[in-house]
Amino acid sequence: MIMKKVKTIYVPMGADILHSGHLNIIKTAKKYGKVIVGLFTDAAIGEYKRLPLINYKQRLEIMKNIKGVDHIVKQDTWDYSKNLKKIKPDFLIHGDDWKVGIQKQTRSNVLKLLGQWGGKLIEVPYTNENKIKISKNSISEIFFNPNTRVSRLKRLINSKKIVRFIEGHNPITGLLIENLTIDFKKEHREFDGIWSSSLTDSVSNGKPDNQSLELSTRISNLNSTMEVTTKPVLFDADNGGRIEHLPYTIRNLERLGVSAIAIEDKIGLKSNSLFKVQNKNNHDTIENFCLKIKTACETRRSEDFLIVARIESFILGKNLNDALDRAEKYSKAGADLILIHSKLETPKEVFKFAKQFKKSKYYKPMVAVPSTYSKVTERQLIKNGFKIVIYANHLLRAAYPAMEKVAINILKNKRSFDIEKNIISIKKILNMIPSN
Ligand code: SPV
Ligand code: MG
Repeated sequence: MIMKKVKTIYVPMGADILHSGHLNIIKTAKKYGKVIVGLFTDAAIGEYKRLPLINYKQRLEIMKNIKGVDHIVKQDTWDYSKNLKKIKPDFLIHGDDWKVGIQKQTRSNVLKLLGQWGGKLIEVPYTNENKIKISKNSISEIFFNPNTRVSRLKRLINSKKIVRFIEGHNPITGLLIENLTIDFKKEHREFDGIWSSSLTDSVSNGKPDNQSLELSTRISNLNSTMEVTTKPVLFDADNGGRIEHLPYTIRNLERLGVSAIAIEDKIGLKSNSLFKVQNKNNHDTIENFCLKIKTACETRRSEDFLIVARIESFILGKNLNDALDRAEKYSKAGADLILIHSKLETPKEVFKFAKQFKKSKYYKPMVAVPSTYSKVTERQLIKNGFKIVIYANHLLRAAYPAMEKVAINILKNKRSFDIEKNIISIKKILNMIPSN
């Protein structure tokens, strides 16, 4: 008797918030044979859209219990070739939404591959009902409590090549960072988090960046940005203030849902690191700064709240050895990430540092703030081992000249009509914020 071979069908899926659309695909797939789900890892999803609400392990547990699913394999990129070549499924099923947009290329690759062994592509109408969208939003709200928000940065670090922060100094800049996404050069791009900068917080409050705007005031102000956003926040705490006060700062930030604190190893009257003259700043001793790191580590409630040790050796004219020595000791004291700062116009010194530090047994992921060496690309930073890039002051620097231009135009014309076409309409600005 000739045994009929059971056909296999490959089902790529993120399965973050399961809805009728997913179940429909699995039900349809089941009619064709053995259902093999290619479950996207967090890293794969992070390649081209926002991280899923629930992590891979949890999604795997859920999928294992879905009726109709026979087998699950890890789908760790958006390129299905590896799994398809291995499994050689008779069918692949997908929503028809990928005929356009950035997944178009993936679709044609899949068609080509399937053709090699006579496999077929089955496309089902994509489920994009408004009801599902609404329930997705309300489920996100349930998932987004301060705890899950805190741990999101760690998840991003573990799943993205580079985590991209940009400065946000008030709720409206926070909203811009939250919502802006572009599809560009076949890639989905967005900012992953908000840098709460001492520079832009101070300047937007009409104060110099010298801690005259107190930490506690900055944290209270930050609350209103946290309220309207969900992305991770990295808080620039200057030198963290007095050790005795640090536990309160850490607990406040963690309670708000902030993901990480950056503390720099300078003492004395603080001035911004990008100023040429740093004569009022002294370098903290390694011992004292390590004590700060240890205090921060001991007082945080969760290890998902990350401590970024910021090394100012290059800013203060010290050499590579000083920076490396500090990096190792800060790492040993418990720092989760090392921010190596520089005010050169090229990344020369930070890359030299990175090359050495990568070899150290105390290596920790590195953070770059390319404000002066802004020609550097994210690709170069990745190549040199950086895990976080911070665009530290750009939205404030963009806003001021834009406002100034409009104000000058009104003064010149003694009316606002002439500049109206260059500014957002009242309707649009109001509609940016939903009323309920
Ligand atoms: C900030 O944004 O406040 C920073 C980065 O600390 S820098 O301005 O380069 O010191
Ligand atoms: Mg600062």
